[in-house]
Amino acid sequence: MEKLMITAAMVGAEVTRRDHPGIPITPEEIAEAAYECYKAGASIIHLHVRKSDGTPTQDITVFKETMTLIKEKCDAIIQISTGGAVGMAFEERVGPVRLGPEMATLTAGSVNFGEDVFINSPQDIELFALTMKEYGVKPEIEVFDTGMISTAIKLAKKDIFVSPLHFDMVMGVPGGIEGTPKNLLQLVELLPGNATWTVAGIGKGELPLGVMAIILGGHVRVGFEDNIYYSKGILADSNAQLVERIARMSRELGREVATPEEARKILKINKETLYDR
Ligand code: KMH
Ligand code: ZN
Repeated sequence: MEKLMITAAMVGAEVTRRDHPGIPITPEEIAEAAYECYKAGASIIHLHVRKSDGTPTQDITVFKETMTLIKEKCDAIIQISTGGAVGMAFEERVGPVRLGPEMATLTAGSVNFGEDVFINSPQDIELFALTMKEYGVKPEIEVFDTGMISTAIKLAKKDIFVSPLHFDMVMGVPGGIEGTPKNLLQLVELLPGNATWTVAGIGKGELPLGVMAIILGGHVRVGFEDNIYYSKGILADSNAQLVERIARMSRELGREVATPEEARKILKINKETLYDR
C-alpha cells in the first residue's frame, strides 16, 4: 500500500475561539500551526484564513502572507480552500487560486450545511475547475454526497478535470452524507480506478473514518476545521496532536506516513511543470 498522506485542516471558516481557544487565526499563528502539523506528519495543509477579528476571508493578500510564512518553515503542499464560508460569492472564493498554490479544494455540488446552504452551481463548478486548470492547480474534489462523484466524473470526461482525480469524502456535515463505515465504502466504490482519495470525518467520525481510510488505502484529513475534540468532551490540545495520533495509528497498522515530496508523487503533482510559485 502507498504511504499515508495526512492533511491538516487547522482553521476552517466556522470554528471560533469560543469553540476552541487554540484555533489559529493570524497568518503567524496559522503558519506556526502548519509547521507543527508538518512535523507531526502532515504533508498537505488545507488552508483557510481569517481577518484579524476572526471572521473568515478569501482575501488574497492574507492568503499570500500566510502561504509565504508557511513556505518559510516547511515544504508541505499548500491546498487553499475555495469553499471559503457559506454565502461567499464565486469571484471572492476563486481569488486565491490565482496565487498558484499547488492544490485547491473544489466542491462538486450544493449541499445543506446545518441551517445554511453551501451553493456550488454546475456553472461555478466548471469555472472553478477551468481556473485551476489554467493556473496549474491540482483540485481536491470535495464530496459531501454521492452525486458529487458523478458530477466530477462527467467533468473529467469533458476534459475539464485532469485525471487522475483526487477526492475528499467530507462525511458527517448535517445535511450531507452521514459519516458511517458503510457510506464510506459506498463512496469509495463509486470512484474511478485510478483516483486517490482522503476522508474528512466531521466531529466524532473523524477518528473511526480515518482509521478505515488507513486500512482501505485511502488518506486522512484531520484538524479543528472538522473536529476540535481529542475524545468525547475533551478538547484536543492542538491541531498537531490530532495529526500525530493519526500518524501513530497508521504506523501501528503497518502503513508509513508520506513526506510532502512523497505526497506530490502520489498525487502526480509535478512542481516543475507548474507556474512559478
Ligand atoms: N466552509 C465550508 C462552507 C472547502 O474548504 O473547500 C466549505 C469548506 C470546503 O470548508
Ligand atoms: Zn475547508
